[in-house]
Amino acid sequence: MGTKGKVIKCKAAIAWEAGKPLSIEEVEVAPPKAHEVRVQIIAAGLCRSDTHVINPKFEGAFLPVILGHEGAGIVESVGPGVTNVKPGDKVIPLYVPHCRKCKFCQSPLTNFCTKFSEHKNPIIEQELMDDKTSRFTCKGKSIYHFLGISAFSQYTVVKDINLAKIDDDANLKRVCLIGCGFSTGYGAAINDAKVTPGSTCAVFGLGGVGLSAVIGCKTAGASRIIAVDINSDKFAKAKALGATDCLNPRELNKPVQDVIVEMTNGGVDFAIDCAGGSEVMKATVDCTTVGWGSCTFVGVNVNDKGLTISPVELILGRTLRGSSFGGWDVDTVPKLVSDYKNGKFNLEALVTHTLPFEKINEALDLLKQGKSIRTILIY
Ligand code: PAD
Ligand code: ZN
Repeated sequence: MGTKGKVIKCKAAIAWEAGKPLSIEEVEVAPPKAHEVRVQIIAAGLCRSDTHVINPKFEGAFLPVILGHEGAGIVESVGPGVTNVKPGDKVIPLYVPHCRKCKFCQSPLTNFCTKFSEHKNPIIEQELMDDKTSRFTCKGKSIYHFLGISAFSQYTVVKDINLAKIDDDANLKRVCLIGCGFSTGYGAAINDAKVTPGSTCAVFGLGGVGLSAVIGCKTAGASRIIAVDINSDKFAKAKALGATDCLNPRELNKPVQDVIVEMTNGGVDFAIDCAGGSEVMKATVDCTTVGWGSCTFVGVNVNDKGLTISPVELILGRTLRGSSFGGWDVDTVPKLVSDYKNGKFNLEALVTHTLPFEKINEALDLLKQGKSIRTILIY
């Protein structure tokens, strides 16, 4: 007996309130409507961005919600009009949609799509499907989607334009990390910063995203990669992945940017902020060289006011840019999955823990305490 066209009852982790643990509940997942796809999630990682929405300081939170945006799964059924995937296909849902129609999708300069963000903050986008309703119900209440994905449910409904179809032999327990953390950091280095061979780089924040940026800098041929974190426990892994130097700002007697400038005879060529917050943003700018220093911002700090910058810092030749999902989209992610299979990069190094989906709160605690890089939840 198939499930197509029927409501599926399954387990999901629901955030009912900010600042509280998630609660594993039975949810009802409605069948997909036009241009929607119901996906069985097989594995998912936990990214720092999942925690922002349930941070009590976060303004504009929409609750209750099913978080999760770093998952991989198998198509269970498709709604009318879906042509890019079929039941049984392996997929990675992406929070960056690709409508192919807007001026951004038609430009090679960006992976942005108007369907991603019509408001100011993409993190509170895609909380409902296009008809402004949710496909999730729990205890009679409608539950919000998150970033168009909601991977912390055994089944979820995603728009067809948010799905990357990947190879049938892809290892979902690893390539789920291509759904966010790995692609974000790696792409920030190679697609957005465009790190060049022989260059000097600094990476701030050595979580799943920052370590992936280190992998990107190394792949691009950087000759020196200075890895910065306030948690020195992250340094062994950063070195194993290619960092040449590691600095802990809390153990230095002057600002970390001053130390980097001294170490590099005037500053690095490329700096990538994978931690977020005004202090790190400032260090990211100040540690780059005048003339051509390139700063790429990835990290997000809830309610932080960001950077105040003097025009002189830019007039002297620096450039600043932000990076969203490392510049990838539904068309380029399948290639990343094959690159992983062909050994071009290592995802194993990012996986510090594996837990059953039901232990998601343990995984969240490990992330908050800085004890994990990525925990893979198995459904
Ligand atoms: P994580 O919490 O695993 O890693 C963050 C790391 O930064 C930790 O190791 C911290 O110790 C370190 N850190 C914190 N403060 C500082 C500081 N002042 N100086 C140096 N290091 C510091 O998070 P993650 O790797 O999952 O995500 C990193 C950030 O990237 C986070 O802000 C997340 O929201 C953002 C993100 N952005 C995108 C995007 O597309 N722009 C995508 C995914 C994640
Ligand atoms: Zn993420």
